[in-house]
Amino acid sequence: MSKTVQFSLLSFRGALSVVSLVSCIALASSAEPATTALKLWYSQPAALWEEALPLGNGRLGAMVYGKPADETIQLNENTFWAGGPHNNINTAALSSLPEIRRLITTGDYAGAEALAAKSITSQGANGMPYQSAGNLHLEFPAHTQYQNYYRDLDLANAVATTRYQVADVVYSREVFTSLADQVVVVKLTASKPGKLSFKAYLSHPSKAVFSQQNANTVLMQVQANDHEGIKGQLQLASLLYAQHSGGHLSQTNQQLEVQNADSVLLLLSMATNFVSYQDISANALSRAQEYLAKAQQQFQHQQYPARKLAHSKVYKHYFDRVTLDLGHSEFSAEPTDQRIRLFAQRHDPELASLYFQFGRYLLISSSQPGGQPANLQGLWNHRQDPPWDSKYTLNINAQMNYWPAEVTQLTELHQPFIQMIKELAVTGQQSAKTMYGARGWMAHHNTDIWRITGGVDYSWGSWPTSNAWLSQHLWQKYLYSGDKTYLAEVYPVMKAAVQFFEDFLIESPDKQWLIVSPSMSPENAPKATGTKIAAGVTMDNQLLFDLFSNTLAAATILNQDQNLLPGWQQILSRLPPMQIGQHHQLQEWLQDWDDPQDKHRHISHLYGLYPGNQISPLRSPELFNAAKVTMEQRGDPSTGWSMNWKINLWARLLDGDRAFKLMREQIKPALTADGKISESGGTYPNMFDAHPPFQIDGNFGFTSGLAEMLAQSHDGAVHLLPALPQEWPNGRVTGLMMRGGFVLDMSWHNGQVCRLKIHSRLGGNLRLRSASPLPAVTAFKLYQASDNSTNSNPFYQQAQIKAPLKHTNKNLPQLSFSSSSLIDVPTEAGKDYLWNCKKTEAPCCDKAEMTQHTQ
Ligand code: FUC
Repeated sequence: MSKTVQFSLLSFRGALSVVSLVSCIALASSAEPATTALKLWYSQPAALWEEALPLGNGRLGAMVYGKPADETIQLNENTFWAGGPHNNINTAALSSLPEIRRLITTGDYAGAEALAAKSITSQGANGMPYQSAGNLHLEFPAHTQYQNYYRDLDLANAVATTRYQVADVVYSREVFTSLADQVVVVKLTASKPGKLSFKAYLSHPSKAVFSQQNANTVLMQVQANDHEGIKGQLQLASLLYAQHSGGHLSQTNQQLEVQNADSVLLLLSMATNFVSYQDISANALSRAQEYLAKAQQQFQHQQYPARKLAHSKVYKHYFDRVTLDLGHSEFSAEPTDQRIRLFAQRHDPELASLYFQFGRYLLISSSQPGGQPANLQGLWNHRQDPPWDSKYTLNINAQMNYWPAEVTQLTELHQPFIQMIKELAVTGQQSAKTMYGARGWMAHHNTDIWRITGGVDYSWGSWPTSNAWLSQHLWQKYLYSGDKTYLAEVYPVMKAAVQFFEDFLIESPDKQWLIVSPSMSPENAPKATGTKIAAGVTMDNQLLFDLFSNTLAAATILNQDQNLLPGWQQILSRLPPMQIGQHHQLQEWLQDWDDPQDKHRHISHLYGLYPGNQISPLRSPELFNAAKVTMEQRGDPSTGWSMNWKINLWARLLDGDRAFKLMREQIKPALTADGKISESGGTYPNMFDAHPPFQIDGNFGFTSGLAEMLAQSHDGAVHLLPALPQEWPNGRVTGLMMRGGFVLDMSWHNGQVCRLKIHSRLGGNLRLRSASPLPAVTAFKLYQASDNSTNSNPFYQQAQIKAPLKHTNKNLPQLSFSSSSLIDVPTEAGKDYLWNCKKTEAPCCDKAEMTQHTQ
């Protein structure tokens, strides 16, 4: 058993040198508190994968356990998946379609679902699993007894550090997945010369072939698995290179052995033969060799600290765009796992801001331009057979990964997802045509690196509306950037999704609405039928409303396809309205089937509230109330991603305290008291979200949810502090991105905005809504506005939804905005607009001084 001595964090200031470390330990109690705001830190090594610390450069992932004697760094390369290019179309769909529809219309849902399961969902492959790339091991047999243990993940620089002491030597390991050099970098040092002796080697859970590449480099080659009849066609090549200073390096049985070195640098290069979903013609080994040669050159040319800085510089280019301060407490200085354990019971606002920034860190680390989008586990997976194959679930999870992308200024990192949508618009033509005889493109509820578009997983898989949800991302990205060149590039994808529904929609038998059939309200089955299969479900109607409205708007902006617009308008006018059911709830299905006791994790019909914007306290107050009733009925505790969706939803319902309650549900330990994986949603010690098991969507949903609590821009104005919980009376955020290209820096004191700076990238009218009056300004003109007047800013135009149908007479209380102020500020592109605090408001002005300027 290792002897670990926990000692105060106070002794660990950021760049403490290992030499001064030991002397600092003695001084710990008198040292000033360290800045822990952007660090996850622990006083013991990881025992479970869910305790290891994630690093990533979009392509390469590493999970650092920080174990002194037998260090494990679990690895990923994000193009290493099972199988090979294919699609999983069920050709029986087309001929069964009329019968499935007939069975639904006649109320034989069980019959319809059974037929759909045979003829729509794949009878072969259900998507390929994402694979682990194995492990890097560092064996230090002499380090079983250690003290003064510390490890951290520094979100400010994207570097993980492990430190401990054996006898009178302090050992330190820094690990990062270089964004600049495309290799995993491990730097090992000791506080005394000649004290580093260890073995380094690679391993993989599948069959791997090892060989010696040269005196200081070993090679591991792995063939990806076959899966469900699809042959594994990807190869992984991994090269581990060691450069030592002092001592001796040898190689036995493809293990690198270092003796008595002063310091050692390890570079690990990994690559596969994957080029695109339809091209696997690259050479994995020569790619890995190229990456390594380039990195070696860089490290020869510059010292290690300069290369570390080069990595952090690329990272910070994204990360530093947003800062958040929700206040501090005495708990900020405690180890992260302890803070997670106790978050729900005490006031630790800095853990909420750390969680927010961790989501941004994870997106930077798992989704880089030109690469694969973040999958169900982002980039990090240690299994050959991960839960849900660690694929892309398109009925909420994959979309949720990108909710924080625009609002927290990580817009370039949205690109891999946008690229995936473009690729699905190609492979999805096959499913549209072959399965449904329709033009355009469509996908069902799942895809993988091969961009499959067939249905998977029995009855879960026959939902055909993911193209509409994905197209929403294409449009929303435009609303933030105003980039018409980009819009022109994605417009054909939106148009082709519209085309699919032009051919696929059918008339509902009674009201002659145009509906999607067969479909389902993702993964939920009403008691009335006991089946998931249904037609005309609320979420589909909302998704189609957005798809058609947004595509119409895009065509108008781009001046394209004017002859098609009347037809699209006609379809829009025939979509079913939203309905308020007998329990005063927003109806989930076309029929009033909702059960007020239903606690299902999916709340698909609230798409219209978030991420959509059809349900508004201003424009549709009855639906807003019905959505609130539905949220109360569904309750709070659920799977990780569901709770984090609810944070966003309560923020849109303008209830900050309830959104914060969900944060308390989320930041609860997902390990049992004896350290086992528990059955409830929450947070693992490494801050990964627990579905359970680990799913990254919840992390991203938390980040977007917190942003929605501080500012919103979907409902005709930039709304300041729409859902601020009492927990955070004072704070500051910089760099939040609002639609129409407004960058927002804001400080608040006692719950009131006391300083505001808006940078206008695109110009145009800035309409601001604030519950409290803003500080006076003289430097520019502003005008009182009213909710009856339209915001002239084109990025704030809203399509008019239909009045809801009501099946209840209950009148619910209406929300009033009468106390909030609404102002219009004409802005010019490139200019800043500042509402400054008064000198007398010291706390606000103090915070404001620290505000960083956003570019
Ligand atoms: C959807 C969800 C599950 C899970 C899976 C990956 O099917 O309903 O809860 O998140 O995706």
